[in-house]
Amino acid sequence: MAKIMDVMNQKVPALRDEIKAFVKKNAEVTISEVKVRQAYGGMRGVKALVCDTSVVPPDQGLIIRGRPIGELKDKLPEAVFYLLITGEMPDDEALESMKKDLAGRAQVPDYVWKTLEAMPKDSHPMVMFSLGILAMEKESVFRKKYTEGIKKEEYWRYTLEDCMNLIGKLPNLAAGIYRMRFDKGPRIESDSNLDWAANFAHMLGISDPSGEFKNLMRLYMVLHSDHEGGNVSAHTCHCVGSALSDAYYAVSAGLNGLAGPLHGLANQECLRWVMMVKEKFGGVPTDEQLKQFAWDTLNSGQVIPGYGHAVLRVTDPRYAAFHEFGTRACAEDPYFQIVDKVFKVIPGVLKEHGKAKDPWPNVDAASGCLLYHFGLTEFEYYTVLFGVSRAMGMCAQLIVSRALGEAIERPKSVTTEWVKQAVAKG
Ligand code: CMX
Repeated sequence: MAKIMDVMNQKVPALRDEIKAFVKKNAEVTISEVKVRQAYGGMRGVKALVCDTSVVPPDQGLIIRGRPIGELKDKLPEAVFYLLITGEMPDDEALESMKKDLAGRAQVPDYVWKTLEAMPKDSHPMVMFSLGILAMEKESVFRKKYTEGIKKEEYWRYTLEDCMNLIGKLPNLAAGIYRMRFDKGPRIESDSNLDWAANFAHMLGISDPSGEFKNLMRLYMVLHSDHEGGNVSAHTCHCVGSALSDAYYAVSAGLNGLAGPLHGLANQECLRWVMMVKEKFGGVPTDEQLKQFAWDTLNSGQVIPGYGHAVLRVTDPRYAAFHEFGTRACAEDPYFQIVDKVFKVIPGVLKEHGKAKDPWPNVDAASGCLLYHFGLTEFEYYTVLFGVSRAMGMCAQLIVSRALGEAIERPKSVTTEWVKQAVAKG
């Protein structure tokens, strides 16, 4: 871990001192206030968390460490992970060191496979993934060092160590789960000559004569890697980590949030919806047919998966990147054509419906049909792919949080009676 540890060794003390002084000087300055609708409405828009790895301006979408995601779409995930943690792009030497380092940590302990093999055959792949990570907790270097006794200033160091181990192992773990859960035959040995995402694609065992599936995996891993700090998975990871639970506990917890249908599970729901469209109309529907189908979905009280966002108010640039990939790699695919048509029709329907604040597609609207096109057809598995990628963001946020010496989370909750009294007082 020479290079990234060197860089962080240089950066962390200065950063910690800067933030400490800044907070001391401005401790009582108000940066946000909370309205009743926010207290009951998922704290939407309340600025009470700090996350320096990325931001999501509603009118631009994801920006990682100052770089719009569109500029990063051709980078390797290892480079983006390095960027998330350190705040700078790796040079060739740092990237090579990162790739080698992660590859050297890829082995998943045997007891993890035994644990997963003991699970019911129909367990959701996300449960297996989260449990697999939790089962590995005994590998935590942070917990070992903490038990031995370390200074607070050292926490980030062993968190980084845990996170590198975890990220190194996740492709192996996730690919093994895929093969086990969907009866694909024995696990495939990792190939240390391949980059992290290509190796993941290789271990999944999807036939890839053109190499495009590997390209899709690289893109997928970059696009899902982080989305600031307030989304359910990032916030959960941060909250659990703030108790100094190690990265295995914290990332596993975050993934349990990612597994929800309003968050990461939406990608599986999205493809399911597109398939229902194709089945109902025997192919790509007309605009009118699609419009009616969308209204039927809305009138039955369901959401249109892949559309809307808690923060965004424009087409998600990650959707745009996937759409561009699909246009190049599989424009003839009927599922891609439906996704394309959905993009033309659904925003208008959602605007007319008048509920969703954001009628535009999010990242989940296009990813599923691309995976399906290349033969990854088990859509229950899609959130695991999201999780492998998002673990990078969760880990980076955890490392930075430990580097800054952030406190355990403990916001104040109030009763409805208290809110009513506060309202009455004006
Ligand atoms: N279809 C139908 N109704 C929608 C909608 C959609 N795609 N998106 C939002 N709405 C509805 C909400 O359900 C809400 O209705 P109620 O007032 O009856 O509760 C209303 O519009 C207002 O919601 P909002 O403020 O615009 O959106 P939220 O911040 O509450 O929720 C999200 C955001 C993503 C959960 C929501 O847009 C949604 O359910 N989308 C579909 C699922 C999806 O694609 N999730 C993936 C998100 C990406 C990610 O987390 O990574």
